[in-house]
Amino acid sequence: MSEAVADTVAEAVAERFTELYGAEPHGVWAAPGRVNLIGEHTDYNDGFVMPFALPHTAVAAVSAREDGVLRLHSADVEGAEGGVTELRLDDLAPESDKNWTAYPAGVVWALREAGHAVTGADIHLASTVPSGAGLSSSAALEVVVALALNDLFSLGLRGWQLARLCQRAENVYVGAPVGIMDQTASACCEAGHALFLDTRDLSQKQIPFDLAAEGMRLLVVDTQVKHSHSEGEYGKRRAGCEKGAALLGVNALRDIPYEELDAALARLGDDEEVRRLVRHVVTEDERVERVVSLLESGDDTRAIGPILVEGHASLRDDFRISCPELDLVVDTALASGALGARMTGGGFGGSAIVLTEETDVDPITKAVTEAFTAAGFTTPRVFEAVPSAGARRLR
Ligand code: GAF
Repeated sequence: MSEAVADTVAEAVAERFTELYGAEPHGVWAAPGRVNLIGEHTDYNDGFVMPFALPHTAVAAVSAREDGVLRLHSADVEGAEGGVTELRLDDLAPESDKNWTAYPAGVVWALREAGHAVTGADIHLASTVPSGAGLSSSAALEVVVALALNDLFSLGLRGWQLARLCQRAENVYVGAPVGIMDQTASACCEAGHALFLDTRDLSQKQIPFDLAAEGMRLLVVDTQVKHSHSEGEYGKRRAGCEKGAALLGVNALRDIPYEELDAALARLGDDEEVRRLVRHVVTEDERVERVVSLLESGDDTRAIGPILVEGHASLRDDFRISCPELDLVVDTALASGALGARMTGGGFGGSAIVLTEETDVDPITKAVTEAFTAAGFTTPRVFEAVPSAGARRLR
């Protein structure tokens, strides 16, 4: 989002807030969705990830209140337009809310549970992050609310601390067992960079990632397959990884060095399912490290393409979270000259990424779209992803 666009968006969201609540907001904040370049299902194994922020953002106009009341409104939720949800802070309780309001309310709950003096708020949200597309629309909502409350109540929390609280909101209040990648990406990414994140201690390194300068592009292909049933499967994968770590006697699969993978697999005996999960996580951490080395070496970035493809094969065959639509994007893009491609995010639908020469963007987009039509799938949505700014105050 350019500065000019950000100003216009902030003004429109502030105006709607004023219509809804009868006074101007105390401020307007933005937090982006993310796409993950490499490092999938490693975050809840204390491993490595490498997301970058999308230009698509959740924007929140917010005012502080002192009377223990939380009022919430979203421009995006069907049926919510015109309707403000009013909650009392003292009534907020984990897993009590199955609606979109659980995300912002969960953040307020998590802040208060951690002892921060948040006394109420009026919030109006509007987001351009596609939902159910594996691009972290939920994390964007959480982080934008957390950042606004951090500023309005002078909490002094840093980006990574807000990310931890947002993850707690999602794990405990919403009830989804996600890792820490999406919230940290939304809170901490920087324009023009991918974020190399160690999810064990949240240490981070901003890695310059400017594909256009090298004549390349990264496409996001949203298959339009919503991953609404993913939570049960996501939780099963997570539990399987934790079982693997327990059987191997380590705190997390991150503690199995890549060089010791074969020995570790041998120790798992004939538990084929756990062996596959362990193999994915350990090899995926190694792939992230390889991508980081390549990008830092200053060599041709095209060399990361085959690593993305390896990552897809591992998610498809070992972790088993791909689907026919995601596989079709990857296979068609590669057959049409892409440098690399893989599914991204939690899986079971959502989006794939395609690394391509700039000159191949149109032929690849056409080939993927035609392949979807031929297969009888819904037309995918294809857009270019440019590493964009993390969460920030707009006004
Ligand atoms: C989802 C989760 F929210 C993340 O924490 C991460 O596990 C990801 O799936 C898979 O890498 O986006």
